[in-house]
Amino acid sequence: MFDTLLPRPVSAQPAPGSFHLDVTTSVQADPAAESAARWLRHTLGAATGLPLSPTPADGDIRFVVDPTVPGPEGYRLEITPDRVVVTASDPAGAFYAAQTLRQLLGAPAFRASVVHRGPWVLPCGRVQDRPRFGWRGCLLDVARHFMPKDGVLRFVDLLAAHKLNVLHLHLTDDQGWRMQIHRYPRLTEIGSWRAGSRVGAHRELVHDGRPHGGYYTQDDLREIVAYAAERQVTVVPEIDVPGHCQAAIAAYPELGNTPDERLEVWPFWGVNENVLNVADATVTFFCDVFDEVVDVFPSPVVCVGGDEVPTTQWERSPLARQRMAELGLSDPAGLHGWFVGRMAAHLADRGRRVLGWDEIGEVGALPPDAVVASWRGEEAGVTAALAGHDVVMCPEQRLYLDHRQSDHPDEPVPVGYLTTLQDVYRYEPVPAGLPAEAARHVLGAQAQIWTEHLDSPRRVDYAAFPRLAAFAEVVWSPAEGKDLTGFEQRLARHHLSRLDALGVEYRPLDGPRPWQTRPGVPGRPR
Ligand code: TNX
Repeated sequence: MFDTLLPRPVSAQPAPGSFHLDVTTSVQADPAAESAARWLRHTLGAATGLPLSPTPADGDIRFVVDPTVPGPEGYRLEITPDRVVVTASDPAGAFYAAQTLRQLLGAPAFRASVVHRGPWVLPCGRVQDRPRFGWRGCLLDVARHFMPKDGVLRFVDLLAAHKLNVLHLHLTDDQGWRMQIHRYPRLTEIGSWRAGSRVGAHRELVHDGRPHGGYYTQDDLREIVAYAAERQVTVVPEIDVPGHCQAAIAAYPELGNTPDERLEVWPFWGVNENVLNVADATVTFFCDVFDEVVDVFPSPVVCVGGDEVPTTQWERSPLARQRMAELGLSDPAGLHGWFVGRMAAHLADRGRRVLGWDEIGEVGALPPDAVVASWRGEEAGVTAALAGHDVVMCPEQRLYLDHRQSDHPDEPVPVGYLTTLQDVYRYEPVPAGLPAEAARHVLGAQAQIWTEHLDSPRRVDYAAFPRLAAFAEVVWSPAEGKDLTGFEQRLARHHLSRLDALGVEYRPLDGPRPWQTRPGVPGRPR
């Protein structure tokens, strides 16, 4: 029965017998594990209708924190006919044990209310578990298409159900600004919506003429952060600078390089030449923005973007040329590094580290404690790790879940590299041949869900699942014992029915359902 678990645990030994949950079953915890116990009572209480009372003190299901258990985030689970004991290295380990218990109870335990009357049975035995990597991330792009708050909370639950622990929220881009900033209200008044969107990956300008928008208030974001923290998920916010900023420039034209041309929030996809200017006032503006960001997001790491910054406007700008002279720069790309460096220094003063896309390693912008997101491949990650920087592996050839899942003729809006479920499962985050000293700098890996072509939570479900289940196993489970066939069997026999019970509209293994196709919307496969 332990061979249903996904991601696969470090080890599990079955024993004879089973533990039955009933109206008398209590769930009790050490103070350090109380949040995990509360989650279990709440979640299983809803699905089973059982009271799962927090007393007596030596409950039938008991959570204990013991730092001698291998961690971080580790747990030991011992199930006997009359007791379930979780011994966790820390609160996160206790939470992951609770997730494992829910999986062991079967798909009905994933429903939000009582449908099945039981019996609710846990198999006896022992599980020992801990993650392979500390950064088990997923980026959600809420800038290209907004995801309403309840969808984000649901997505956090789905990440936690797969033992993933970082939600990288891409909050701003050319096509929309999604975070309320008190000091600069026009960022959301003007920047949070656009007049329409490009349909598919047309090169021609085919427009749907349908306004799109939305934003989170700071209280919405604080709620997301707290909800995620209770589920051991850290929300890493991204404000992308100095490129991918047209929505901000539309709201505050003084941030841009084209004072005579009024820009709109961009209704198209792709790389955009409208980047920030390099005035002191623009640096100050974004320092103010990041002050509000750190106020809302306690994450030790804050993403400043730094990807895809065309220098065409700077080449023509007297202000940029003056700044280059002042800084002794011969290449305008140095301004990209300078801008990111200014943000990094500002965040460092506030006790935060920056995360940036791998371009920041090439433009002279890298403070020693910066974390590099290696996206254009693995090479930038290798270079950064060899130089002693921490890195998160996000290669677009392997971990971009907006990219097409198959060459099936009905695959909706097929863009990017072919990235099958099996390709994701086979991904190895530590590049071959990386010396051990550098491999220690690979914090983990991250799957990316960019949403140019995912215009609703239903489309995000389709792109994310089941590939995110394969990704969970890449970052959680030990490298030894990796077994594609075993994974596919667990997925098909046990895990998809959990996703069904949760209401996840994943891509069926044999291709999209008719209503998941997008006839006539062109992609652009690479
Ligand atoms: C590249 S990844 C981008 C994103 C796009 C994505 C589409 C990165 C740092 N930049 O802006 O959404 O490709 O797959």
